[in-house]
Amino acid sequence: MKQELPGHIKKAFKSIDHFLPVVDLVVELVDARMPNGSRLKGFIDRLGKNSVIALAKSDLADEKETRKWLDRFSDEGLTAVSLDCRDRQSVKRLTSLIKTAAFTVKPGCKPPARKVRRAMIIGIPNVGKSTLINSLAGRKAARTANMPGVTRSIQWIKLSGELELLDLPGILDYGLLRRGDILRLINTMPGKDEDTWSQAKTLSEILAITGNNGVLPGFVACGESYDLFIEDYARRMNFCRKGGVPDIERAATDVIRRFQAGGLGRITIEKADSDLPELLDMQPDSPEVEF
Ligand SMILES: Nc1nc2c(ncn2[C@@H]2O[C@H](COP(=O)(O)OP(=O)(O)OP(=O)(O)O)[C@@H](O)[C@H]2O)c(=O)[nH]1
Ligand SMILES: [Mg+2]
Repeated sequence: MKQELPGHIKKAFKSIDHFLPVVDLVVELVDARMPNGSRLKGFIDRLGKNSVIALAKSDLADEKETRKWLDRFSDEGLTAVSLDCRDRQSVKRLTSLIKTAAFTVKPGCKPPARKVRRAMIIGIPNVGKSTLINSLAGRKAARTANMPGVTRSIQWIKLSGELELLDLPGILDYGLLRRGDILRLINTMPGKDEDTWSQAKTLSEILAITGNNGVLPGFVACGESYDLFIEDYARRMNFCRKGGVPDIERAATDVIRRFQAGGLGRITIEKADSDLPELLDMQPDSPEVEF
């Protein structure tokens, strides 16, 4: 099966190529609930620029796990910081990292003649790129909303201290699309969510694997059977169709929405001491992507 990337994502890849020569730094924005699984690792490496990693939405992730992730990235020689992109205080550390890194000349490279330094914010859709830019700029310069594919236009946003940031649409690569089911859980895949029943099932499997199965209300009491749990959840929430039949699709949608909004607690679905479980990393119907 071949999967075409949406036009605005293709445009983002072209813009990255176009602007790369005048960019000094790449800020790689990942989701703190799934820090490695939401990276565009190979792609960022190939750009050959100084880079820093920012773990967005850390207010939704397990604090202890986030600390472990920061240690892991640091052990790998990477500069990483965690933040809540909506909070101007929280992004302050990143501001100073960006300033230092953007003005640092990579070994073997000539410093640019221009005074201004430029950074690109690169990350998957809906991870918080435009929100972060607004917090860094201290004003609402970029459009944001809680759905993937909001940024369509590409714009430079000026910061104080001779810095400019590029707001880009979120991008996805072949590796990320292969784990589309998991990425959908953190609301990053463009397109309509169709099979929420399967998505909530995937969520329950991931929560079980990562030792978080207790966060689903009633899941353990239902013998950790997803079928029993989702029916029980529908009844508890009073999600019933005519005749009192439990509306399990509505229940599944609600479970996912609660997880995404942090209503099940602060949960990291990818542990720092292990990569994404093999079973979930490789979806059987891996789509091929045309760039
Ligand atoms: N809880 C939480 N929500 C955040 C954070 N950062 C962004 N958001 C929310 O995530 C949603 C997406 O934010 P955007 O800034 O539009 O994301 P984007 O990466 O620019 O998305 P695209 O342009 O569609 O690729 C918005 O509802 C933000 O309020 C964060 O650190 N924590
Ligand atoms: Mg955006």
